[in-house]
Amino acid sequence: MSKKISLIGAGQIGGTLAHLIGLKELVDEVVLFDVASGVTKGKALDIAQSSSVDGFNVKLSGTDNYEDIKDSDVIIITAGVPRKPGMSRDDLLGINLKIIKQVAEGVKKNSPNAFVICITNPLDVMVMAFQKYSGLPTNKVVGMAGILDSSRFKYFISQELNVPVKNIETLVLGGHGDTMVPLPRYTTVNGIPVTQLLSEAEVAAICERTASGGGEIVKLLEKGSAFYAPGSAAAIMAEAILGDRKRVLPCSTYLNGEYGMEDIYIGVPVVLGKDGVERIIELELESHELESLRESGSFYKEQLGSILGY
Ligand code: TXD
Repeated sequence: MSKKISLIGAGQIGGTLAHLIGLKELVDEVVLFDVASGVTKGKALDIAQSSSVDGFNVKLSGTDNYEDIKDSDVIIITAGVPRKPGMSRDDLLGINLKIIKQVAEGVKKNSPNAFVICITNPLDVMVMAFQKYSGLPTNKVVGMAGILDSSRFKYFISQELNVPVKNIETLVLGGHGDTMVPLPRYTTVNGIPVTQLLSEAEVAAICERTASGGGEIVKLLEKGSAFYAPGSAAAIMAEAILGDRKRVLPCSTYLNGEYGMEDIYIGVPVVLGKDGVERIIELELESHELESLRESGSFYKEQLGSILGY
């Protein structure tokens, strides 16, 4: 049966994702949805033309009509506005929540059986808001951040040790932002604990650079934020679900008792397969790690609670 991914938001990450999904031939059809209708059609046409060069066979189209996302297998949300000068984080939160509400209504009405991957910032708040507004099952609604944050951690370690990224396994949990929780204890280089290869100070510096990894790119770009690595990370999640890969990946996931947290979205390792979040892996964390994770979770829950009033 033919498979379809709809991308809600056709900005930097949406466009990158459409191209990646095409190159990987993850599905048969990609729909780019955005309020900027010309952009969706322009990007769809451009990428479709690249398929003649690269030889992939994926149907691409652009739209500003929610009916066109119907029967999507996976929906990836990047819709939102970035912070403008003079705008506080709270202002941004309010605006993006309104956008997520619209998106949730569009998805619920037109493609309620889809798996949804949310990327819009502030990530852990937006994914939870999407789930609450749409009422879609929690195992089918996840947020992308942990794979990106882990990939940054991995890359910095590979640079420090001058070894290939492929040799490194690592985990970054918690919220996407200042409250993320890199776990050096779960970081190995071909099985060797990273703590045996780098000093405590070096590891701490890498953790810090990882936590501000997005900001480093924002500063360099001067306009917009990272989009290549975020696109790659979301594509891996879609691939795991569509291909029933059962991959263990850190994702912002709904917790209902796990890690001692309830009714909350936060980044933890999960098994992603054909049923979406098939299992939540509860790591044995040390008390300071667990505390960081819980602090991270309650920070976002309070933010959302104060707005949605619960
Ligand atoms: O790890 C992570 N989760 C992230 C999150 C990593 C990097 C960036 N992250 C966030 O993703 C970022 O802070 C943004 O909130 C989103 C999307 O980033 P992108 O770089 O793609 O932003 P753009 O280029 O501004 O694209 C957003 C698009 C733009 O084309 C708008 O026209 C569109 O969203 N938009 C809408 N689409 C549909 N419906 C509505 N209402 C709407 N409003 C704006």
